[in-house]
Amino acid sequence: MERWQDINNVVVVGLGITGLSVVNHIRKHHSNIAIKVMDSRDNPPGAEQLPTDVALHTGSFESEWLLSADLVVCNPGIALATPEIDQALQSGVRVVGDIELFAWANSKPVIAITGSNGKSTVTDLTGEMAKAAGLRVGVGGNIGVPALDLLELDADLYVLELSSFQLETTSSLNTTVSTFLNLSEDHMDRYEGMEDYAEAKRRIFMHADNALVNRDEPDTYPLESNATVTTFGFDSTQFGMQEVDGRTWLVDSGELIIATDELSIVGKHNWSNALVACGLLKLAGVDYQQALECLKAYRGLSHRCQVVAENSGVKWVNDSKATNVASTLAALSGLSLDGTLYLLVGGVGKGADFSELAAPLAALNVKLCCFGRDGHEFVPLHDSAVQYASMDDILAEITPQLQQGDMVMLSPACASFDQFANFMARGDHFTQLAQQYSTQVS
Ligand code: UMA
Ligand code: ADP
Repeated sequence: MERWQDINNVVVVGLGITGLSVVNHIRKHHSNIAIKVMDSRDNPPGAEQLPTDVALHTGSFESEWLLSADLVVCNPGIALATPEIDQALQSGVRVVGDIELFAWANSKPVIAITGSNGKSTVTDLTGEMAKAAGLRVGVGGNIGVPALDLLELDADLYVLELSSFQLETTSSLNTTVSTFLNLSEDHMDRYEGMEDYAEAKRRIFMHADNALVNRDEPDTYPLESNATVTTFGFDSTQFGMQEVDGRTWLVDSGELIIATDELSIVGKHNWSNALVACGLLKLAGVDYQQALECLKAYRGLSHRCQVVAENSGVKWVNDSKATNVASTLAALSGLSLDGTLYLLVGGVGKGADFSELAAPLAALNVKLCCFGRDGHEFVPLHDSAVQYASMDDILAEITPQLQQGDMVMLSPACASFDQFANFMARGDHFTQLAQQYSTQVS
């Protein structure tokens, strides 16, 4: 409450689901505060749901509102370097994000998850396992449910996926355990470089009791923090993996947790995600042993290495969420198949360098099927590469060639906006084609 004492006038920048959650939270808990909302879009999503007494400015950012605000709450999609926001900051106006407001209001334990890839999977799995262990859990953040909306649940535990954008404007979040899963190139349109991007992510440790970090990636360790550091990785120390009688087990300081062949999720990166979920729960004081059946049954989120059709020994895998090189590399590294991999790549490349894919492709029996705006950039990576106009053309052409043991995988290493509304629409289209063409394989 004290934090709000001298705040009479709040300006919310950017609507969307975050802006709406901020307005609703302030209205409910601090009803005497005047709220104004601005959005640079002409028709921002959520405008129709705003209370009628909240002033709304659209089409640009209104500097005068910002300069006279007691507090500005900025949507994570808007960079702090935006000239109007920067001007407000330079003038001493306090600028925070929705996660900071969550931190001000929350007194329950929090597990916080960031990283370049795997955030949503780890967040969802950790939440599911905590529920299976008997807790009332709120799961949200960047995964698509604004954190402030979760407070209404009055949960025993909150599991939050946090993007670097959200962390930039967060400075008071107390967490029982925070993890930084991995770091690879992404969002370089918003950061000056990798160090700048990593620094934003490391803010997750500012007030963490425990830090769970990736042994293979020093960038994921906290630099200045009082957190107790525990590590995870592919060797057998701390949270790790160990071979026992020809099977790979997840282990917790030498104790066997579960054999990876008992998991339903596929790929080595998902073994690591499962390990992290166990580690986060343990460090938060939740007995993951009670949730092992849930872990075994967990099939992952849609659009992430998801088997969407199977017939006559051929599998179709939707990994549409692979929107950067590291996620496609992860999908390839976890693969073991008897036949040919038909890999669908392409879309909007975001200026990325795809050359890192050449070595793993060379080690696989692969037919590289390129499509979309920047599909041609993949053609030099493998001799088998063929450029197609669309996913539809690819499936029509390859289906007659498919044989037992083959896999058709969409893991495009690119954004989808050239041909689809978002990665979900792209994955749904692939799924629909997979289900249609899989019936033609015999
Ligand atoms: N925008 C403007 N002007 C504005 C406001 C927004 O141009 O005044 C544009 C920005 O380019 C911005 C975009 O609109 O990037 C998205 O804004 P939005 O209204 O869709 O935002 P929300 O609906 O509030 O969604 C946000 C997160 N979006 C971003 O960080 C871009 C969602 O993460 C998150 O799920 C949601 O809050 C709840 O916490 C999405 C995302 O893409 C999934 N995140 C990035 C990622 O995962 O890579 C970080
Ligand atoms: P995020 O929320 O960080 O985008 P997701 O769980 O949605 O992460 O997965 C995004 C993409 O990254 C998918 O293609 C998925 O297969 C891949 N992926 C998932 N976990 C990992 C991991 N631990 N390391 C690398 N890639 C991963």
